[in-house]
Amino acid sequence: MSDSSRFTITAALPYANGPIHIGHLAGVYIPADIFARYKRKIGDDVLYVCGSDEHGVPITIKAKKNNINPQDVIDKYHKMIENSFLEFGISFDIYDRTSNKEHHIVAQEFFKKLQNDNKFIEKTTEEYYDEKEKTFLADRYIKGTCPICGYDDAYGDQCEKCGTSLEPSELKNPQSALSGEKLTKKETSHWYLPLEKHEEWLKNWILKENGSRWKSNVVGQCKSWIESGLKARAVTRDLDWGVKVPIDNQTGKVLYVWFDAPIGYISATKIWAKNNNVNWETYWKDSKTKLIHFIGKDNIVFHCIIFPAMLKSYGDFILPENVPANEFLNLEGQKISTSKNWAVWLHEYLVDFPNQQDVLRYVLCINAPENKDNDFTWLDFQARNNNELVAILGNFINRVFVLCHKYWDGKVPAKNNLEEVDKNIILQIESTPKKIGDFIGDYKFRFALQTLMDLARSGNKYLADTEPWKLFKQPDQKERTETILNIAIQITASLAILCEPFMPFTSKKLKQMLNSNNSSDWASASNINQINEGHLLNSPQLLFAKIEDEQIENQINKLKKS
Ligand code: B3M
Ligand code: ZN
Repeated sequence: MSDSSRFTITAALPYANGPIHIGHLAGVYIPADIFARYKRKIGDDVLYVCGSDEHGVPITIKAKKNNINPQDVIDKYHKMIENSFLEFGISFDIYDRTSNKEHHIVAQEFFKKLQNDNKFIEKTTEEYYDEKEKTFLADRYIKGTCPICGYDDAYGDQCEKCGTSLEPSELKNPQSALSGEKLTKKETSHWYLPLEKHEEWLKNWILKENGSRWKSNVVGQCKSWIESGLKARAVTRDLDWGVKVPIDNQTGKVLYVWFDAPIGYISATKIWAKNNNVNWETYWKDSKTKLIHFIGKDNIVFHCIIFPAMLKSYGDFILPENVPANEFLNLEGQKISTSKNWAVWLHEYLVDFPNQQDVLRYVLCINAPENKDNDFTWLDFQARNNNELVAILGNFINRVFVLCHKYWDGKVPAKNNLEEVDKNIILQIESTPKKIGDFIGDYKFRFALQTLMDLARSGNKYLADTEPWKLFKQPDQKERTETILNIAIQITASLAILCEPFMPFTSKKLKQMLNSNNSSDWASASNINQINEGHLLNSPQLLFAKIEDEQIENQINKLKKS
């Protein structure tokens, strides 16, 4: 395909300090997965990478809390997270981990080059020190009050309430998150990325070049960061867990987790490329490749300012084409919280709703926090399943299959003369793939999914308007009935292709039901002769089942107990 594009799609590397929940899926992995699946379907060259983020304070704090080694923490959760992604059909080309030896080498090489090229400044400063634990403290080891919004539980690197990225010195009333001790200060030296030197180009690149294309929440955060003046950021830490600083005689110093983690996208690419015998640089250095970072809003500055400044300092990397960050998903009106166990964990969901991955994928997409924080409620989950997936999509498909089996033993009937009502629905079949594709290309996943459901809704209306079950009983309406069901089958075949990015398990089942191995690229979804007359259909399977009140009450009670 001559006008196909190449995409390097990254999804934020989850910290391997706990399992993943619906907030992760809705914010990052489902939109990225829809995007990747769609781009593959239109023939683009797609690399979709992710992996576990296994360094940084989130890991060491978890280890300390449970009195185990960081290595045990990451081994346990890396496996769990990887498994959840697999079970939910997240179609990464590679899911790596930053404890991988290769990653350490790549991150160290990156640091070394920047250091050799004088892209860092080295500074000795006084940093917070915990006398009791005999350790320097940074990032999440320090807690205090956010200078911007007044939130009491802000971390030394970031306020999770307002999303502002912070330096420990900016926190009011800083305390040690380890010992609760009062903090002292001690001299230490570190390498800094002088962001102030990057301010000019970043400003042009983000606000002028990308300002109108990127999402307004993303541009807004960058703007306020840039306007408050970019400052040098330390890229090393006094810790023993992480990627060792690759300079002699530097004991007890590692790369800052936000320095090594985004490089994880690159090391994952290198491993994937090696396994697949392709050149990794095509995906990171060819100006025709589009780099897209899918993240949550708390990661915006790292992906729009700091990582681009690192890539630019290195030299020949491409910069992100877009960073479609989502807002947060709340749960029953409250912020999702791992420590308070206020979450819906993916591995637990699958126990309570076995084989119903697509229901969750559907609800999290149709209600995604695309432009503002959004709320997941179990009642909405039930309503979306029962009133939309069961009553609209499942019902339409089931009716079509049941009628075809009842009237023609599962053989697709002929398409005869077309009436106005047929021509109208055909127009919709023909235009829907492009509409959905355009929405996905614009990161408007909710609209894309609504457009898919509109086609199923129209399918239902088409049957209700034409009433083939009545026509079939009239001897002179045999041909008319055939035409209606032929068209209904073509709608079903389109739905099978078009639902794949959103609900891959349903798409697979539908294709089995259709018993068709026709090419299923995106464009063929607009073909109204996809399934030939006389083609034998398989029997229908249950696509979606009603969710009962009792199941929902159980989930709400489970949350209340937490
Ligand atoms: N590990 C995820 C988080 O902030 C963080 C992302 C890294 S992406 C390079 O929850
Ligand atoms: Zn704040």
